[in-house]
Amino acid sequence: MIEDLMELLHEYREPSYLLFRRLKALDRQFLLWSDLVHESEQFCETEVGAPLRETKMLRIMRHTQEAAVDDPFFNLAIRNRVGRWRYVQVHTEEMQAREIEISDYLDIKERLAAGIPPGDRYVLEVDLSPFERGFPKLKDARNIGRGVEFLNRHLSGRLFLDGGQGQVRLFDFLQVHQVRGQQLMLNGTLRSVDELREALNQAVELLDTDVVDDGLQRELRRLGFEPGWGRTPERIRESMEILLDILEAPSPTNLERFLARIPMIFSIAIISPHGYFGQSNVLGKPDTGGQVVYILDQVRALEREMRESIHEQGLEIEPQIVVVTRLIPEADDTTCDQRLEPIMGTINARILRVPFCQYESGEVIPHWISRFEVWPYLERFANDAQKELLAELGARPDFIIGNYSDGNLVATIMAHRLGVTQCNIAHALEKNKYLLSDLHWQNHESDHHFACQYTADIMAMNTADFIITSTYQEIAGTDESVGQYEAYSAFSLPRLYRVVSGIDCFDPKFNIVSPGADPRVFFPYFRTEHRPEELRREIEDMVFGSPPCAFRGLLTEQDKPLLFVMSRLDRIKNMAGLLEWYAKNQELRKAANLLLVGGRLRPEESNDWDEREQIERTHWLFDEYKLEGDVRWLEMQTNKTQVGEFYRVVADRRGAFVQPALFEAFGLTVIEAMSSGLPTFATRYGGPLEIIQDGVSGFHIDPTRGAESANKILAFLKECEERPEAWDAISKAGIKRTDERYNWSLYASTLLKLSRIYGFWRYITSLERQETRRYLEMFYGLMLRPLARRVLQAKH
Ligand code: UDP
Ligand code: LCN
Repeated sequence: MIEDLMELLHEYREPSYLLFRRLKALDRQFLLWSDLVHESEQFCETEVGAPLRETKMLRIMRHTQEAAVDDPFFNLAIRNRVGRWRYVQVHTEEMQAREIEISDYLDIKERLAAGIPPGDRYVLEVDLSPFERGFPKLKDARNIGRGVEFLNRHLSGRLFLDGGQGQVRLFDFLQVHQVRGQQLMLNGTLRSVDELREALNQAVELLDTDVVDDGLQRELRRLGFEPGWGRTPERIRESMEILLDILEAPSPTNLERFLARIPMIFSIAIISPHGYFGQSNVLGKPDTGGQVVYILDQVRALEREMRESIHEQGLEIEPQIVVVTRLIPEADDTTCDQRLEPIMGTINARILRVPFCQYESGEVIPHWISRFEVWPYLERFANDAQKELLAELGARPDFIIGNYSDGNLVATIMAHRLGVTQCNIAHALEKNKYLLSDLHWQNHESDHHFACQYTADIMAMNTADFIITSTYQEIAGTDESVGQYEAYSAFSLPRLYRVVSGIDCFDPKFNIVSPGADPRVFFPYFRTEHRPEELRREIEDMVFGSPPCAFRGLLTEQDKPLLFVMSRLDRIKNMAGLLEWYAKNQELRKAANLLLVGGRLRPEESNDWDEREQIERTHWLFDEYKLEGDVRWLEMQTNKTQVGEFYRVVADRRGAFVQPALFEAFGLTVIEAMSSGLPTFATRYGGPLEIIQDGVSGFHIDPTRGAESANKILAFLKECEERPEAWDAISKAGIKRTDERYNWSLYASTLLKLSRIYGFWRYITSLERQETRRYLEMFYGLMLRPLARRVLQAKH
């Protein structure tokens, strides 16, 4: 593509010159993809631009994610394909171009954004690529997010090539299995792979029986086998035969089947420090939304799955899951001030809360702290929480899952110390949400502290044994947009450091494992047998009558369909944005009422500045556009059963759900609405782009084009008025889509499979990446720790 550009500049010198002149006239230091595409398309429509119309110029612009304008130079970041970047500098007077290195490109950006003079000053460049030399990487972008398949194929081939060493390591691996003092799989009787093979053959013959009785157990033990191979003789035999096959000729499929049967995971620690982590009265509070819902559903699904697999392995061991979060003494009306809380719907899982303390004095922090300000407390939290966790479990966990930037950092610290497999879940990486927030990090120091967050992210991404994401685009974006993880491949925090190779989306550590929506709460509106009349009336009363919670607006024409939006009340969720589109579109106001659910109604009740701003803006819009009779605004709803019924009541009235976020990492409300049979319009920036097939199982809207989005919703409502089947078709397709793709039992079995496979490879090979960890420890000590301290200083 760069070569094409060079040729074009030469052959179409005049129109190319005029195109760059037009772009320069925008008078901006940084042009984004949308500016470049829009301007070039417009330019090609003009007479002077026409010669470029049939050339590759438009294609090149569509692949250019960003331009740094440094007159007379235009520096372009061209994303040839997903995850593949090149950088080029165009001299817009001489019309020549040359390729530049990523370091040069970032250097130019730093100079432009932060006024750093060029020269030979020393800049810390973070480059993780040298550690990955020789490490297998995916090649085809279509396979991104299917890391485990690739890794298995690649490593199982290599494992048995090195003169039998792989077999020896597999043998060792089977011998180290112990749980709570009980030896599993193999005992010390067997001393070599040959002896193992021989013993397996003898055992298989013994297993031609129906029950595992004491006699059989004694015989198996004498041959060297401990419990863990299976509950029934048939299953034990199958497991042994698979192992014999592997020892004979390993295949990725057999290895995967075998690992799926090995008892490895009995206890899991799930780390999620920020927000209010509880089971009631918390949803919709600041920093408290989908992540909490996700983890609680995840725990229930994992416990079920662990119990089933432990049973099949023939063991009587109670699985343990502990969610480690922050204890908040001033817990508002929640249980976040309690140290331990059993998780409903599980037998043994619990929430363990540990307070944030001042590092040196140990003084407990009493109040809620924004997720952007937790950094100074995390190191101590990791130490304290580790002690409490070990005491709680009586041993180290077998597997640690981190959540969001803060939880992933704590997971990094703990997993490293305990030598345990680490999995990261981002939920939302903030970098894509705030434009150029890396370059302008200093402007965010008073509120967001992105320098800490991005540094922690880079560390945790690189220490994790594997990362799971809810969608493909979370890793690698789309043809047009950069993935959330991809955005960490190269970036700059001027005056701190620049990352030239941070994370590679072709790394096989990435796996897509999508969450679901709790089917007990989010089910189709037509399942009337599961919908108590009383609950339905309660919700109708909240929408149309005088609810027992804070509200504004009283709908005057109650038989119109409802448009429903529900989220935390923060700027990125853009609920006020939707209110404004609605307010300005008279036809839409005539066609439907609007139901907003989220946040509080009184700014003084909120301790979150972002939420306060949104509350004020929402009230202002109500006043300015006289929305009282058309809109009902209810404060956040913390009762999950009621929340489920909201979607269905809106569906009863053949309305629609709208998710207008400026960016949504995944969007649980989207799958909740779709599972309820409620047609859904959701942002095209982020997860919903992948969840919904536009026009089939819902619709995409562009939050940067409010009027257009409002018209799209209006057009649908009008069509449904004329052709009610149109509503039914979208409703049905939404249910089908979520049933097939987003469900918790599939999630749990996949996640546990991954934990075993990555745990195995971590043991067998040097996947542990000792060198990377050592490098990152230094980065932590020299960069993140001082940055975290600065968060506190900024407050005082
Ligand atoms: N939610 C709720 N009450 C509210 C607002 C949100 O119960 O007032 C729930 C909603 O049902 C969903 C979650 O909070 O389960 C929000 O998750 P999502 O992924 O949509 O967004 P997040 O808040 O995580 O950014
Ligand atoms: C955080 C978000 O912002 C949402 O988009 C996700 O759905 C949620 O976490 C659960 O992963």
